[in-house]
Amino acid sequence: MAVATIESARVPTIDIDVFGEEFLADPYGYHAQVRDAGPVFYLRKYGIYGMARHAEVSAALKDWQTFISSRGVGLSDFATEKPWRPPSLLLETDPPVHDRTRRLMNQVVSLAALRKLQPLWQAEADALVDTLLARRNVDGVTDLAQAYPLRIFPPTIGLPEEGRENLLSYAMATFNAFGPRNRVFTDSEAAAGPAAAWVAMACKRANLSASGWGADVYAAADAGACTEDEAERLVRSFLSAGVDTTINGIGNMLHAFARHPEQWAKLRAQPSLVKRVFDEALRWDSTVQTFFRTTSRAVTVGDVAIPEGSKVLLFFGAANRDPRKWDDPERFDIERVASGHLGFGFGIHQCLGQMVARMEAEAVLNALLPRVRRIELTGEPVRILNNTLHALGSLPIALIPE
Ligand code: 8QM
Repeated sequence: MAVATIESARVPTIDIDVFGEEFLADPYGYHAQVRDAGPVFYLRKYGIYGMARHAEVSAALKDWQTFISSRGVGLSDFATEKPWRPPSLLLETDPPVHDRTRRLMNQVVSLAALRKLQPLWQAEADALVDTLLARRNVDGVTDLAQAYPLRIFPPTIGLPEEGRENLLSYAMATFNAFGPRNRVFTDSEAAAGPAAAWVAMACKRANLSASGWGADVYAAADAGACTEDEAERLVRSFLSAGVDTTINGIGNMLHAFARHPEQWAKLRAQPSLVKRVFDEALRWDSTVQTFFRTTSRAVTVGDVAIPEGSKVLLFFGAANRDPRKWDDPERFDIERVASGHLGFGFGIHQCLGQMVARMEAEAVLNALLPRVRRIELTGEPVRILNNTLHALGSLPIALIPE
């Protein structure tokens, strides 16, 4: 029996399962429906609110006092449910804790640190693309989008060599855990098996190499910026957030070029556009499709009263194609100025690693550009369904040489 209160009578209600397999496989096929429902809507299946327009999603991300993160950025409310792992000291916190840990991590992942790594990362991308070109037919996901970050990121942190494949299954399970306990969640949990234990082990000071971003976090602890336990959990953030995100960002970007050969030709003619490409690729196909916030007070958005303690699902991927914000939003266009896209989020939690991700994507593009005339799709891409990520498991392509 549904009792319509004055508030709920005004809320457009949606019955679509936004974590159902059809939706996860092709979110873009549903986005117009959720955006057009209204500035705020109610998702009946989960008893939560949602926003999918650029204006409301960015306003909610900016208002961190009302739309808080410390009750979790997934469906699970940490005020009433025990988190599946100790909460992240960055993602799942509010100020003041957040600002202290964020400042510490910003100092580790500094522009100076990145500048130092750039030549090595470029050389690694060049070497990898050279071996792929010799084969011509490759898998854009496993051979490039996965292989490249796995080559450069674990050594940057200082992770043990043995067991690095655990990073992939850990990240898959982590990103699924932001959604409901559906089949993709429980399947990836089972597949992750010992991955969580490996990650916990790899984050310990004794298991990290003497130099690297992991050691830098422990050095900050030694300097009094955080406790030893906090350092361990901050290193875990690198492992959680730094692998599957960049992998799928690069994978989705390669997919975009394979589907839009004229954009690849345009980039080859105007290589100065390289700096814009990754952001437009993230706008067009956002790796992180959604995150939640929880309301710390009753708040009215549009004419909808959202009660305190409500979970609100923010659709970054839908906001990034909102025609209220973007001209011709469905078009992948590397000349577009995509700034303002929400692929890295917005506000105080905006992606800490965004410069890392951009540098990885640019290294891959710089390696491909002079060597590859065309990126040709040679088979059907295979999707991996995930409650948070828009992810590919396979992208059969031919790299047609210069
Ligand atoms: C998503 O553990 C963490 O701190 C963490 C995990 C996942 C992310 C961010 C942080 C946004 C990429």
